[in-house]
Amino acid sequence: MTFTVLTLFPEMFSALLLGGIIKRAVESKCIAIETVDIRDFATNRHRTVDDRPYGGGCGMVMKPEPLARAIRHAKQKHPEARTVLLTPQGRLFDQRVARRVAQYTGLVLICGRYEGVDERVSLLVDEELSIGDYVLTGGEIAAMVVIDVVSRLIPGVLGNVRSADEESFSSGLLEYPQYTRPRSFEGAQVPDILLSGNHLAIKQWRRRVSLARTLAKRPDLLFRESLTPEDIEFLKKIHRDIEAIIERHMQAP
Ligand code: 4GN
Repeated sequence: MTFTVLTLFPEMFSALLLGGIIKRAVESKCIAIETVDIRDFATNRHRTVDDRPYGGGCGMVMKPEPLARAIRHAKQKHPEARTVLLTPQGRLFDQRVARRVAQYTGLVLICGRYEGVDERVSLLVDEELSIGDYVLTGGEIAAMVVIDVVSRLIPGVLGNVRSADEESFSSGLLEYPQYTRPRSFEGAQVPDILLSGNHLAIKQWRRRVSLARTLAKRPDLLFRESLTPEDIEFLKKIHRDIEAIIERHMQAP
């Protein structure tokens, strides 16, 4: 996978090479991260990339022409790549979108700055993505989020330590809790079951904790997911337990 980032601040992306899994993925050629400085595609003496908004208002708008030339330059080098604009108006970038996007051989990530990007740029992109409902000062951090999330889905990027699809959100549920030594930490114990050596019981316990956690913290996720008959039985048990508690409180307040 090749990520080509169109930005006014290419130096920001060197942060990805400072350490960790993304640095290793670049070194082992599982992924490549290229940057294109949008300012290199400005044509006037001052290399202007912004201008005042039509209709008035404060702040500046990113001019369409340098961005359009930068996009065409990137598409020429990577004709098979999908072009993506990072914007709060985009479709939510979640783990499901990440899995789809990870199938492309190239992604051109377009990072806006100032108070906005000329609307006509959206006509030149394949897709608009948003990493969440908040506004950043530029698209760069959003692009880094996309690079990080997509990269760990590329074969070879994660070691065999832990496969990307045995974890949270691939199952569609929240992660079960993890523990390591010591067995007792500031009075808090590691659950006995994890020391039992009974792998089947551990697997069932983890699934149940994932289900209970998801129900408590992110019930919205349970609407999307495929649950087994055993999952459903466990959730029904929780439901019955809660109803018994409520019943008890109604009788003796
Ligand atoms: C993307 C870009 C948030 C996101 C951004 C997001 C830069 N903020 N939620 N800011 O993914 C004005 C010009 C806002 C570009 C844009």
